[in-house]
This record gives sequence, structure tokens and C-alpha cells, in this order.
Amino acid sequence: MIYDTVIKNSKVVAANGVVNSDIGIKNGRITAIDSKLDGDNIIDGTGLVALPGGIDSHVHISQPSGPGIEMADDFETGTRSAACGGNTTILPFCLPEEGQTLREAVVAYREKAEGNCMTDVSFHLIVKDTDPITIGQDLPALIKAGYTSFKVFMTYANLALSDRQILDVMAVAKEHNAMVMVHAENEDAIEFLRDKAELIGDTGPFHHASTRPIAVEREATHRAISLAEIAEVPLTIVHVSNGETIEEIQRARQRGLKVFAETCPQYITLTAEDLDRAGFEGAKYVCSPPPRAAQEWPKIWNGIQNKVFDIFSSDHCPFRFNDAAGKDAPGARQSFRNIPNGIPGVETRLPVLFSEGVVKKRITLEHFAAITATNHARLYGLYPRKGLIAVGADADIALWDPSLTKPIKQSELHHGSDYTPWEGFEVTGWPVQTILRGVTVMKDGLPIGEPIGQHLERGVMNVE
Ligand code: DUC
Ligand code: ZN
Ligand code: ZN
Repeated sequence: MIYDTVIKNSKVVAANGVVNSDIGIKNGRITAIDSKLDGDNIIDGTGLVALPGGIDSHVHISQPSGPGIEMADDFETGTRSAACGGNTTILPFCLPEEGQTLREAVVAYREKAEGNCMTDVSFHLIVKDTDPITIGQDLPALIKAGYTSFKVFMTYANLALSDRQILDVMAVAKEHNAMVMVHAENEDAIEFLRDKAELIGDTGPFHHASTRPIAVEREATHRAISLAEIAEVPLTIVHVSNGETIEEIQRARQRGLKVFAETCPQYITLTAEDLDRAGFEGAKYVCSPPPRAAQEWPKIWNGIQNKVFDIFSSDHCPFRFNDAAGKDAPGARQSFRNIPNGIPGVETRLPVLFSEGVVKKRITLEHFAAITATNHARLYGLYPRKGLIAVGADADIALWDPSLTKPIKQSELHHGSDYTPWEGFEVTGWPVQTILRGVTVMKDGLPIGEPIGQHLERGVMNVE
């Protein structure tokens, strides 16, 4: 057979092991993993590693962020940045604007994404209201339409649900076989600490971290797990930042509960001290949960190595730094309370993990593929179409140069933000070509071609 495209002679991180092979692509799908394949278009993969295109299942794009505040990425820049970072699918969150229903929000997000994406996309929902229409009609209808996961918050006054509300949402998940994702931080405890800090003038960016200590996350995680146990549903604890929270997850699993977990690059490479940088620079690192002390890093690595963590995502939540609609919002220099919450990272997630994990021999290539692509597809209903290199799967492939060494630089990134928290961070191993359903969308660090990304309707969880 003559394939549309053949990737010759790369080290292929395939679903059934690492092999030196060719990959044959026809009609956007992988149709052969074998030697001596022939194609119309030949890509020389000599010296390169072929990995499944990254799936970043925790991304915020064009999300309503409060009056006068604007997220730095729309679907064009967000997916361009994702593609340049070796990703082929991203899952942003769909949050209703004030007064909008969940269904209306989904329609609006689909419109914003349509025709603008350089990766495939699918949306998680954010459930912030539990009125009868949302819970009884919108949510079930949306799950049936392929929006099979949703996030609930235990923090932020305008988003946080009570325990009873969380249980009501979990009941819908149980009935319709959907996945609940939880942002686990105790809002009352944070508010208590925040009021105390402000009273004594502790108002700089660092106090975003000091008012969200580990206990706040550990307690909420324990509670979320207990609620899921009571409601009899699996759940995913997103953006886990520390060892004590890992222990809660391990204990729950030992009791036989289905608890999945996610961590992110900020929890193995940044610290709370970054929020204490001179002037207002610390605002560049304000995200929740906050980066912790460096002594938490090895605990997170242990959690990755011992498979406590199923997925490694960016939690890309970009704001511009020099911008009154971003980090420099009105009142932000007076109190950390007003600093928009989140950091950019969709383009740097994979290089940071490849360098710190694979190159430094903390994890294997197979493990890297699992936590950056395969497990995301399994958890969120995209498997086996996405997240693996196997015959029959979409030809979503990132070719990596495992020995290319260079520092991360804002000037070389493609997101809409004006900074990266990883400026100057030395990385070995970079994606040099991203292929989406057989079409090259990034080459040598630059985006290529038209935005061919599609919306993906998802099925339900597929976890062994
Ligand atoms: N939670 C996220 O998941 N992302 C950004 C901000 C937040 O609180
Ligand atoms: Zn969150
Ligand atoms: Zn997030």
C-alpha cells in the first residue's frame, strides 16, 4: 500500500511498546507501524522520538474572568501555542457568563472555537449553579451530547458549591456515567486567613500562597473524596500540589475508591518563593493551588512514579502581566486578592516534563506517553481514537528531538500572554513537529497551515 504520509525510522512510543519503525498514515489515521513503508509524503524521523500528540485536559481559554479582566488566550492563540508545544488535543473548561445557562455557554464556546483551532478541542463544563434547570435538564442533555466531564469548585465565592450542592451534582454524574473533577481548596478557611493577612498588611503576591496552605487543599480533598464515596461516583482531583494531599488520595484508593489525580509542571518546578519576587513580579506566579516549598517536589515525583497521578496537565490559565485587564488589575498591587489567578503553560508542559522526567531518568518514555496523552484520553472519553500510537487511532503524533537543549523563552512562545513563569528554564528535549490527523501543524517550533482543529464529541471513561 502507498500511504499518504510515512514517518520513517523514528523511535516510536507505540501503545504496545517502544519500537524503531516507520509509521504509515492514510486518511488521517495510523494504518501501519512497520518497516519499509512507502508513502507520497515522507517525513524523516531519524534520531527523533515519535510520541502520541499531547492531550492537555486542563486548559482555560477565553474564560469569563470578572469585570474588566480578560484571559490572554482565545482559541486561535491558545491552540496555536498548544500545537507548538507538541499537543494535538486540548480540553478547555466551559464556564457560563453571568446570567447564561450552561447550554447557552456551550453554544457560545463552540462558536468561539469553530474554525480557529490548530488542535482538536473538547470542553469540560464548569457547574456553578445547581438550580433545577441546570441539574435536571441542561447537565443530563449535555452529557448525552458528549460533554462527559465537569468541574466543581470548593473555593472562590462566585463558584464554590456547598457540600450538598456537590452531592447533587455527583448524583447526576452517577446517573449519566460522567466524570466529576474537583478543585479542592476550602473557601472558608482561605477567607479566614485572607482577612487576617490583610488586617496586618500582608497584601503582596506572596500572601496568595501563605493564605492557601497545604491544610486547605488536604482537607478539601479528603472531603471531596468522602462526598464521592457517599454519592458512589469516581472523581478526579485536579492540580494536586503536595504530599499530604497525595496521602489522602492513596488512603482512598486503599479503601477501594475510584479516585483519579492530576498534577502540573508548577508543582515540580516552581515554589511559593517565586510569588515573593521583587516588586510585583510575584504576581506572575499566582495560581491555585499555589506552588509549594521545594521539599514538596520529590513527593510529587514519587506520586508520578508510583502512579498516584494518572495525568499531568498544564492548568494553562493565562493572563498578561503588564496589563490592567490581566495581572495588573485595579487593586492588584494593593492586595493579592485582586490578582487574576492562573499562569500560562500549555506550550511548556511537555518540554518541562520530558526534560525533568525522561531526560533525567525519573520516568520512561512509555510513562511519559501515558500521563501526557493516553490516560487523558481514557479518563475523558477519547480512547482509543486519541492518545496513543496504534493502528486505527487518529494520526496525532509529536516528533521530538530528545537531545535539543535550549532555555524556555517568552520570545519563542506562541501564547497570548506577555511572559512565561519558566523564562530561562533550561530544557533538553523539544517537540520539533506536531502532526494532527496526518497534517503537520507545527514544524521546528513554528505553527504551520490553516486551523484544522475539530470539536470532539466524547464518550465515557475507559479505565482498566
Ligand atoms: N483553578 C484552575 O483550575 N485554574 C486556574 C484557577 C483555578 O483556581
Ligand atoms: Zn481549579
Ligand atoms: Zn484550571
